[in-house]
Amino acid sequence: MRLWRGGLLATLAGDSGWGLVDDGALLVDEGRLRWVGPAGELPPEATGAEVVELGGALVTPGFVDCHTHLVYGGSRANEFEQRLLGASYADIAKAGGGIRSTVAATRAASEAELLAGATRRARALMREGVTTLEVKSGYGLDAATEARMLRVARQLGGLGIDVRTTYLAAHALPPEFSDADEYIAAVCRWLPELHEQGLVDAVDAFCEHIAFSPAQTARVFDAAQRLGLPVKLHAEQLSDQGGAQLAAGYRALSCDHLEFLSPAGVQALGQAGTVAVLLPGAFYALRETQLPPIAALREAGVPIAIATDHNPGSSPTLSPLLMLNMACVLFRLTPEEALRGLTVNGARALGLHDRGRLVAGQRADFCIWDSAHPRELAACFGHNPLKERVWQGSHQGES
Ligand code: DI6
Ligand code: FE
Repeated sequence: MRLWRGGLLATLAGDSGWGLVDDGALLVDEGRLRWVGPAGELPPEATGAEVVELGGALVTPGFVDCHTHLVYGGSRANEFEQRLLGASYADIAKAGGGIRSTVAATRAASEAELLAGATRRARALMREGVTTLEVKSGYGLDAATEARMLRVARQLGGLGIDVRTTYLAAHALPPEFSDADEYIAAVCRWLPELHEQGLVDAVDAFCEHIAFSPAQTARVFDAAQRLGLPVKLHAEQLSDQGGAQLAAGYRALSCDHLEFLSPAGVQALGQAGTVAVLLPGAFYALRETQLPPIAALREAGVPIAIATDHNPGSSPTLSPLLMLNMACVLFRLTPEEALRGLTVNGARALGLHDRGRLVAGQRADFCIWDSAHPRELAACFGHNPLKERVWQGSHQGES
């Protein structure tokens, strides 16, 4: 057993508030939090534990980055330049760039090359406190490359981070298909075997005018449901397609982006208990102006998560800390909502309830920061105060 003591704990224990414990202690046994509380009230079983002094440092739950496209080949910095000259994300996609250009580069990359790139990126996320990471496929768009992406994602688990994989073959229409319905049939056909190989934890789709319709999305969700797999959705990013209502009908774990979410969509998410995942990196990089309906989400009691949405096109960031800041500055989340979004609600967006708070029984995934208060994590940007990342109770000497 190991005892971390003498820190300011932001436990997020209740449904609101930071859950601060001053001069707090965490007792860890076999990768789990056995006890959390004031250092002056240690339980008898703490006697004899190996002690680590926190020296007044801040401790938060480890970050859960619940939406990334971390595995891919190539770069899309050229599109950044095109957008600066006036082209929109949708224009670039329609002209065959965007997702399709990453598909070409990903198909051309070997598994080792994909793993090398994804490993560098995962390490960058870990250096800012990520302990659980979701990774989507969706740049293969054929059975072999989708499988390769998902295998690479699984291998990232060896770095000392939990990885959840999401099948997103319904991301764009690949060049060898001209009929989107035929492609969706293939997407549904490939899924059982990938699932059989243990490569899929959830199923996602891009429901948008430049991607797939609600009816096509429903077919993908039906295929997921037949296998008992939970679903998520890229919904209402560029327009209101009613994707949130559709996803809520499938009890989706999350709907993501949501800038164009309608009042009916908000209600549907609230009733289904679906998490709203907000992605300020994509909003920022695409210079969007339509804000997700934060006040309505709050009012309907929809849990809000935030994530990096790391991808080479619309959100090439590897900084969860910057997402905390952007969630507050751009979306007007409170610093506490933003931190919940990157911890307990991020976990919920992956269907995980054993992490995201510092309470007894949860996994011992936490971050030790050179900060005086958790609000500093959101207030500062371009600066990483992480001192130590603890994953399953072990120090991770990431550098
Ligand atoms: N929305 C996104 O933000 C990512 N996928 C999606 O459907 C972006 C993917 C990309 O541009 O490569
Ligand atoms: Fe995305």
